[in-house]
Amino acid sequence: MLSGPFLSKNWMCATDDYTRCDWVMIGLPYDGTCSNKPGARFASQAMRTASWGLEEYSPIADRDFNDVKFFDAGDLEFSLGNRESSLNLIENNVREILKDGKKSFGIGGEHLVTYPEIKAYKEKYPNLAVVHFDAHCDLREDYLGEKLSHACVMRRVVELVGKENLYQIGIRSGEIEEYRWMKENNTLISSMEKASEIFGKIKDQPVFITLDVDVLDTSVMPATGTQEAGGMTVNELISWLLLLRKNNVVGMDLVELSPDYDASGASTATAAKLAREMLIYFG
Ligand SMILES: [Mn+2]
Repeated sequence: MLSGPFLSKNWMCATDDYTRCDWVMIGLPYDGTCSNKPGARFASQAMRTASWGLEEYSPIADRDFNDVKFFDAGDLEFSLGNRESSLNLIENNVREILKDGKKSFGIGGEHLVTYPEIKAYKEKYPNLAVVHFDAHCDLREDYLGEKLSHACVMRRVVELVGKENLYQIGIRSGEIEEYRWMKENNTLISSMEKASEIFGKIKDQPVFITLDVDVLDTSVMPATGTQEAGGMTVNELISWLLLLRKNNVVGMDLVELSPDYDASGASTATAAKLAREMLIYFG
């Protein structure tokens, strides 16, 4: 018998008991509609490896990661050329997680993975609110003729949850029509004061947080599919996330890390830390 010790194949601090976990982390390595720099399919495995370099204690939350009951389900295996079957696989697996009375934390992959997640969530939580962190509006009606594209994902999500239930943070890039749509429908939250007020009002509503890592500045997060300068620092993003700590967060995802563009490993380490913090704040 080999006596090791061996490094874990799973996320640091993940429980190996699915039946007793509250959250299921599920890798969604799909990047089929990526229009700029492909490679987000490699993010979940890269973050899993990077997690071994993290500490277990979060000084910000004064909470240990071992106190969060989460299970690392590994990565779904997609027929990558087939968008419909890939999206169906995500929807069906998230539906199973919800049926088991658990919450899902999807690790993308490109942002389109959020659409099938929300489809499953909407069935269980008819009054779901979605909080969207991103550099981009993702509100196009279609992109190059495709309605199911990462560039349209929030427009599709709105068709499911209603525009009154979408809250967008950190947006700094989009077409004039998308900006007009945001203004008309009042979905963009531009100050933390406004955010605390709104999040206070939706305390009883179930919330899904979708975090596109390109909401961070390109200097902090260069390894992403569609880089957009002028974004947040990590500490600013954490301050925004903490505003949701008293809300009923029932699901999350973190998308668009593309680790092959990460020469130093700093982007992947940052994404892994953010995933740890999100589970510690909301788990
Ligand atoms: Mn984006």
